[in-house]
Amino acid sequence: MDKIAAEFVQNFMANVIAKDPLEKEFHQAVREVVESLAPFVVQNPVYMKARILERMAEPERIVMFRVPWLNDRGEVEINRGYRIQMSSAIGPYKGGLRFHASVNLSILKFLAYEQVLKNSLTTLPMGGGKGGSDFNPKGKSDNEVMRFCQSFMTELSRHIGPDTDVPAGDIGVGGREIGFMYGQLKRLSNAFTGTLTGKGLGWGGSPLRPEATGYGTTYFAQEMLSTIGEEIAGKTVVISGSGNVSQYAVEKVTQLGGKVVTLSDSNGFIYDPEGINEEKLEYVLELKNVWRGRIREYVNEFKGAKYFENQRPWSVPCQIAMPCATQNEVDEEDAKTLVANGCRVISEGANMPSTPEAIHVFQGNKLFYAPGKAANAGGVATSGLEMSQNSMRLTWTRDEVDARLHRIMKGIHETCVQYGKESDGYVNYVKGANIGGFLKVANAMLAQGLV
Ligand code: NDP
Ligand code: 2IT
Repeated sequence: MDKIAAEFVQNFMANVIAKDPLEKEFHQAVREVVESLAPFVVQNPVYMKARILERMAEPERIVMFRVPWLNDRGEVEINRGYRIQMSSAIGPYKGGLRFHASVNLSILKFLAYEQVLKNSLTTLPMGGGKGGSDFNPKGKSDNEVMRFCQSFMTELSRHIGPDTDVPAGDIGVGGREIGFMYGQLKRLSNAFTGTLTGKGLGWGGSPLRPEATGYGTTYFAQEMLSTIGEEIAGKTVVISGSGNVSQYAVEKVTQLGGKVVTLSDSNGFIYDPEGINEEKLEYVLELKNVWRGRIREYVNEFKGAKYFENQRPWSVPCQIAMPCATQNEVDEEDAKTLVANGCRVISEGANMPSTPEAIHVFQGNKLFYAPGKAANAGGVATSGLEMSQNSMRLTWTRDEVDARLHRIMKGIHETCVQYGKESDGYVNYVKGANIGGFLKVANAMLAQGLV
């Protein structure tokens, strides 16, 4: 980076940090983007003069609200609800809702900021947003989750709509929660619209939406490998998490002939050297989605597997790693271990799972490293396809949606190569995704005047 670009980054970050000094995840996400865009905006002063990057780091609107609800003992509980409406430059705000005890403004702002660029990369007309609550769904009954979702939606419903803001799932928000929220929204608005995505198949949902993020992350790994004439078949894959994204990453990797040997949750990971095949995945789906159990229970069912308490799976040798749990789950040491053990491809199903130091290790060793905003965009892309189907009042087949998803993931890969290829031929997917995602949003902002 030249001196002017470096100074630009320094001043930019000083301002962002001075405004909200405690929001470290937000700073991390912004810094990564601004570092890769600084040389580009310095060379293209039109973006600099209009202060596009500065405007993109300031949410168009933030809504914060009280969510009171009654637990099963009849006691009053109070959580905090949020919706960050980050950018509507290229379409209605779009992005998931996260229910997790750790949720705060910093985490939701980083997610909303990433979402703007991710949604742009899909080529579909979607702006960016994110929301959620510090509600912890673990150990809550279905009735408690329903009462919480109804209270949450009672307020959120004032701020969303099919042409305004279309939420979906994220950590702690899956089919059950979307169902409860959609029921309440419909009751309040007296309209059956496409205002939430991730709906059930029989009531407005799209085929393949549950599978889309995990499938898409796998398709992206496949695209990276294809640039050197290799494929997933025969490779060992380490996956973290055991929720929605991880489950369908296991399914697609296995279908393509790869062997997934790990899954995890916040308590530890399981290692199954024989691979998590279709039958074992069936068990995981039931364990996590029906019984809402913990991943350690896997080893009671499959004796060849081992459980490692309080550890992450990155020490297990593999050629491909897919972090699919949460932010900053791969640190510098983990990255060095992965590289030392022969890992060559990282495809991120989660949002910002690698720390900046870990990314530095991956890129320094010339790994194929795909950041979440490119590699996990299949989820929101398929949400965009759900919106299209809702607007047309029809449903495409599973094969049609899969073909579109596959095409979109290939397109994102091409965009990353177009903007990320360096002089020695190495593809910097971070730079490619950031510039590729930025351009459409920035040009829309220029065209729309000072808003
Ligand atoms: P789920 O709630 O279905 O699963 C989350 C998984 O990650 C669980 O196994 C959970 O374990 C684990 N996890 C969550 N927080 C932590 C933590 N602090 N430390 C360790 N493990 C943790 O969520 P999703 O699968 O939907 O989301 C996973 C990631 O993918 C997130 O980063 C999300 O933002 C991203 N993503 C999701 C998309 C989607 O369509 N759902 C689309 C694009 C990205 P535990 O049960 O112990 O909490
Ligand atoms: O991070 C993400 O892209 C998501 N959680 C999915 C968002 C969506 O609107 O489908």
